[in-house]
Amino acid sequence: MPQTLGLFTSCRLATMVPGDAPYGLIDDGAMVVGEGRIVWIGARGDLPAAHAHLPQHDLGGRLVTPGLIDCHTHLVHGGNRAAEFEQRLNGATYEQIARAGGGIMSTVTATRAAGEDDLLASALPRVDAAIAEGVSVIEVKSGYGLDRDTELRMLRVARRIAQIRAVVVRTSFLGAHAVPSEYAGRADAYLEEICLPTLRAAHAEGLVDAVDGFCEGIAFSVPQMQRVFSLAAELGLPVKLHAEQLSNLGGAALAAAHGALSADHLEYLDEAGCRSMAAAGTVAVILPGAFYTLREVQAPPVALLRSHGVPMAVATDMNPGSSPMSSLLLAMNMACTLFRMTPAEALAGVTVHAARALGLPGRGTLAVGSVADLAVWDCDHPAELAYRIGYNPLWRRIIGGVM
Ligand code: DI6
Ligand code: FE
Repeated sequence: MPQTLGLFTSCRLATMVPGDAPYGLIDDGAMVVGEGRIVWIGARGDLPAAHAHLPQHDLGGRLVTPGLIDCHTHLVHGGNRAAEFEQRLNGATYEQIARAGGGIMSTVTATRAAGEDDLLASALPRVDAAIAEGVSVIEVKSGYGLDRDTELRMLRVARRIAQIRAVVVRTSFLGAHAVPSEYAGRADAYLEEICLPTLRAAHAEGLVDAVDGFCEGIAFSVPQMQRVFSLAAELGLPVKLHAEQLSNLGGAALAAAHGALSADHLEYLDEAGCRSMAAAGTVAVILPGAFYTLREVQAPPVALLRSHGVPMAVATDMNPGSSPMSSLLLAMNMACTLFRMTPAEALAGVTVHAARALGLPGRGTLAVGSVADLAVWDCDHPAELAYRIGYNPLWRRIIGGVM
C-alpha cells in the first residue's frame, strides 16, 4: 500500500550503523519515511528544505532504535516443562528426568499431540511478549516434531504468526535437533528416513528460510550435520548451527566451512573455531538464557570473538527446556552481566548483527533504504536498554513507518 512521506522529529537516534559514533548516535535527529522505508536520516539541523513541510510526528525527545530482532527462538512448541523445573529443584537430575521420558522428548510428545490451532494459540502469548519489548523480527525453529507431520505443522504455525501479528517471522528447519525415541541409537537412520525427506518437503512448501542443527554429543555429530548441510546447499538454503554449547566438537568450523549465517551458543568455542568464523563472516549468536538456566560455568569466549572481529548477536533461545525466557531485553542484560559484553555490543546484538544472523539486509540499522521498523523508548540513552532488569521502557513500535 503506497504511503505518503512522513517526518519524525524530536528524537535521539541510535542508528546502529557500524563505524559511526557509539550506537551511531544522533542526538537531535530527524528521519523521513516513505513507502515503509527510510528516505532521509540525520541531524535535524541538516534536514533538507524539501522535507521540512512534511506531516510531522514529534517523538517527544525519545530514543529510537531499529526494531529489535530475536534471531534464535524455539517459540512454537506444545506444553511446558515447569514440572521438570520443580522436580530438579527437589533433587531429580536432568538425566533421571530424561530417562523417565522427560526433557526434550516430553516437549516432542506434547508438540506431536497439539493441533495446528493449539500450537498457534500457545505460541501467540510468547510472540506478544516479544512484540511488547519492541521486537519486529523473530526467528522460529522447528525441531520438536522429529516426524514429518509435526515438523511441517510447526513451520506452518510459524508462517501463520506473521499473518496475524505485525512481525516478520524467519523460519529455521531444525529436524536435526534430537534423535526421537523411536530411533534411539539410530541417528543415521533418522536422518535418512525422516529428517532429510522432511526438509525437502518443507522446502517444497516454502516453509524454510534456513537450516539449523544441534551438533553435540547428545544430538548429531559433525559428519551427520554435514549430510544435512549438503542437502541445504542442494536446495539453496543458508545454514546455521547450535555449536559448542556443552562441548567442543568443531561445529563452529563446520558451520563456517558451509558459509553459515551463524553459529549459536559457543560456550566451548576455541581459537581455531573463532578464526574460521571470522574468515567466513559467520555471526556468533550469544544465548545467555540457556547458560543461566542450565547453570553452566563456561562462558562463551566473548573477548576472543571481539578480538577476531566476529560479529556477535544476542538472542533469547526461547524454549521450554533450557531457556524458558521470552525477554530479549533480559537477554541483553545477561549478555552484559554474565558475559561482559558492552551495552553497545548487546544492542548491536539484537539489531544489526541479529539481522545478519538471519541474512536480512535492510534491517537492524537506521539508514537510508532500511525498512522503517522502529522501536521508540522512554529512555535518554541506549545503554539503559541493557542496564535495567525486568523493566520494559518501550513507548511504542513503528512498523513500516506507520505510528
Ligand atoms: N540446545 C538447547 O539447549 C536446547 N536445544 C538445543 O539445541 C534444549 C531444548 C530443550 O531442552 O527443549
Ligand atoms: Fe536453541
